[in-house]
Amino acid sequence: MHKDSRIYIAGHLGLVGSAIYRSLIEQGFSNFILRRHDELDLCDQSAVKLFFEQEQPEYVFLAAAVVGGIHANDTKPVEFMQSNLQIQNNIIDFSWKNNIKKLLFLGSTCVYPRDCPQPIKEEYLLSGPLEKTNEWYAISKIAGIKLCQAYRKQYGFNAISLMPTNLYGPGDSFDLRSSHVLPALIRKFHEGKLRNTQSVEIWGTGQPYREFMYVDDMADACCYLMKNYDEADILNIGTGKDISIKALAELIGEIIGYQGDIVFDKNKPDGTPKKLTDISKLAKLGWQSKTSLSDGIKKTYDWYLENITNTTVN
Ligand code: GFB
Repeated sequence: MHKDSRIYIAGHLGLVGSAIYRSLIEQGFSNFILRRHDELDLCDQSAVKLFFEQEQPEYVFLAAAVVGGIHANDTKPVEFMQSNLQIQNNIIDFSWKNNIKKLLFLGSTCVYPRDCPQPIKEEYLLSGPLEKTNEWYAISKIAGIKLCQAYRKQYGFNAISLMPTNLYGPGDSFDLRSSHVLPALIRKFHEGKLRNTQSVEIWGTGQPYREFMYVDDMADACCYLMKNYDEADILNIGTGKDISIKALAELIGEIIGYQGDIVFDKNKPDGTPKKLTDISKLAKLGWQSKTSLSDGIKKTYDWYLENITNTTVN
């Protein structure tokens, strides 16, 4: 990838896409092709065909997807499955048809079996049943991985697939029904502090473990691997460290300065008990994450205060 290569970031306004865009600008890349959702509907096959024929990108970061937390996944299976299949089928197919040099596809660690051994190695893909709350999303992402591998096998198309762990950071969704846990807890503790509430409610038992990565680290990994990885095999992107949801809640409460209690709503689902990535393949390729969980939470909270609430709490 050269500094003047034509780069298309699909989903450049989303959590991951916007971080990839920031990272590429910082590294001196300048020749971007970007479309907002209202300018290009990625589910519309003929619109995507025309876009690729006209714009002729050289490198494609496929960061556009319908994403969300456990509740959104569990209650909107059609959107999570159908839209993601359409988006990735269109982009991968027209990238190949227009002879792009390389495509980077983003999956998720939810593609792995619910109860697979920990830490999760890439080879565990398709070795057992999926977690029920997000199997729709997981199956769409597995189809994306396989489509990339199929184009590589049949036509020699250079498509790589990365499996990021749970991501968070600036640009995240803080909507309490549809967001992931980390931004939801930032909002809940912030509002609890403002309103001086007695307690903050956490979904589930607090017992599941999750591994969290700051999105700018993920973006850095994407740029690094676009330049340094050309294999069919999927690759985990994680920190190698996980934390229980209870401990995460305590950490966020402490950073925000919330004085009340934490209560657990055990009627809400826990999801996968644990999903810690094995990052040895990534380490061998010479990349590791930089941002600690507490630094990442502080940066995300600062972004939330500046961009979502406009209220600083002293
Ligand atoms: O982040 P999250 O929604 O997604 O939830 P998953 C992680 C854990 O946090 C679950 C608990 O055990 C939730 O029950 N949790 C506690 C909360 N309080 C809250 C809260 O207020 N909001 C939310 N959202 N969770 C998603 C998948 O799984 O992870 C996606 O559904 C994707 O498909 C994504 O793979 C990375 O980690 O369970």
